[in-house]
Amino acid sequence: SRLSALLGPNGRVLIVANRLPVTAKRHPVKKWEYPSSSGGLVSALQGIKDVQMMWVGWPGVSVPNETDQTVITEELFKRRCVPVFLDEELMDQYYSGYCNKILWPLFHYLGLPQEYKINKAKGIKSQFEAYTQANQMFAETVCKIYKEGDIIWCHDYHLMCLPKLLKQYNINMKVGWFLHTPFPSSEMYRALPNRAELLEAVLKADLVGFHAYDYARHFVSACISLLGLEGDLDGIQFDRRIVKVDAFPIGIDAQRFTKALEGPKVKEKITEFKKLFAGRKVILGVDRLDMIKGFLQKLLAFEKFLEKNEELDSGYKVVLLQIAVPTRSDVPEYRKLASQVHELVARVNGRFGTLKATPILHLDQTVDFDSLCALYAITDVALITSLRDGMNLVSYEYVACQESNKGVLILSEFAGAAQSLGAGSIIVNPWDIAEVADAIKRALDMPTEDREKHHRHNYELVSRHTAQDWAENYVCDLYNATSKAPLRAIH
Ligand code: ADQ
Repeated sequence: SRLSALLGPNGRVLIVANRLPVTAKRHPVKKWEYPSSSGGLVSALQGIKDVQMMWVGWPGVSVPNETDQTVITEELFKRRCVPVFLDEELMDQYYSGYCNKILWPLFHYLGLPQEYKINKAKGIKSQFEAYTQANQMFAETVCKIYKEGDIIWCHDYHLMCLPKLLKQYNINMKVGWFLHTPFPSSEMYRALPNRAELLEAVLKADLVGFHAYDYARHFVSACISLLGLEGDLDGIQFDRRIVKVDAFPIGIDAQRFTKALEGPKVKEKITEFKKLFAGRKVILGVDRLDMIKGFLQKLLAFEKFLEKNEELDSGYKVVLLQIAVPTRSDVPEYRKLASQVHELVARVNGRFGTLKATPILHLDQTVDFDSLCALYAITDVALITSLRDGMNLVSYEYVACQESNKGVLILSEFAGAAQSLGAGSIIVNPWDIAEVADAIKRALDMPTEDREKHHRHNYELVSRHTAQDWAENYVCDLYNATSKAPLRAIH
């Protein structure tokens, strides 16, 4: 590949992310087992082939015992992973605290929490201090395994201080940072108390990447207005260098899905699910249970659709199948969202259900890969109502599995994916409940010819623009970005 040619036989890509692609999990007999972790980042980076990779990240559990730490480190090393052991207290402050209560909502336009929890336990003064401390631990782990010629790719809002910390250690390291969420408008971002420190730390990277040009543009504006720097989308002048900022929209490994659909296990599931939903149209939702995914808006829109089409109901026989993957349940806001969602599901089912069936089938669980593929393949509509979403890979995966069915994708204009799949989808504003309700009707009524046209557009994009391309483009650009570019004027 292009990448292996550039890096040569000894060059490695070190991927640094909050979570490792495998999780260390306690086991009653074996003591520890190592299942793979799920999520968009892991599936995308699995697409990088022919290049030596190492992962650095949290193993998914706190391990106080040093003997256990040694065992886990050895086992993970065989899987090309290096763990960063963060204790429970630090995880609580850094991950559940600063990352998930402050940066995540702010980057998705939900604003900052009304109350900051200033916890002084165990010498940790603030969640931000825990954040920098955790970043420091990631940096130390990277430095321990770093070899000259390695390329370091830092991921996401958890690790904004990392570029700075790594460059302090060795200015010649090639360091890139990529954000998987949106970067909000600078008017939103400026509310963050540590706004300048985080921007300056990120700007130490050789390449700063986002899913969409809008996010890159917002980042550049924040650097101009909050740090007084000069720059544009060609680069930002900082610290006597030009820092490259660019958009690298992620993709999926579409073949992984199309191949799975041909296998006997998925075929069996398809038959099973088709029987289960016989005579009903199925609208599918697959999301982590997160406020950014617009669960309440989706349910209200579906309720409105049922209300408007009550007389048609016996004709339509529609079911909304929502797979809601539990996530971050240690954060109180997420538990609150779960109960609001349950209440709304119960209301709609109570109102529109019959003895034979209820209109919403809501599951608080993940489904295995085979079932997921089968559900993507047999459903008539996918309904994605994210209030903000960096990209949204579920929409890509749905399209990849719809070659025979040609189902319709209803997609929020606030998902990064709307920029690539817009022309082949029904684009909605998820806040406009009536608009989404109408979109559901339009999707269910769409003539075959239009469905085929829409699907063709989306399928070509999804199958051509792969995760492998995304990773290769990013790492090649990072390789070519020089950290010591001469100072030049930017007009
Ligand atoms: P997420 O917010 O997690 O990702 P998304 O991009 O849709 O959102 O990725 C979710 C992944 O988890 C998909 O690969 C999906 O298949 C998997 N998944 C979801 N539900 C599942 C279930 N029930 N069972 C099994 N697997 C399930 C973040 C950002 C996104 C961005 C990605 C990648 O919020 O905007 O697109 O990172 O950059």
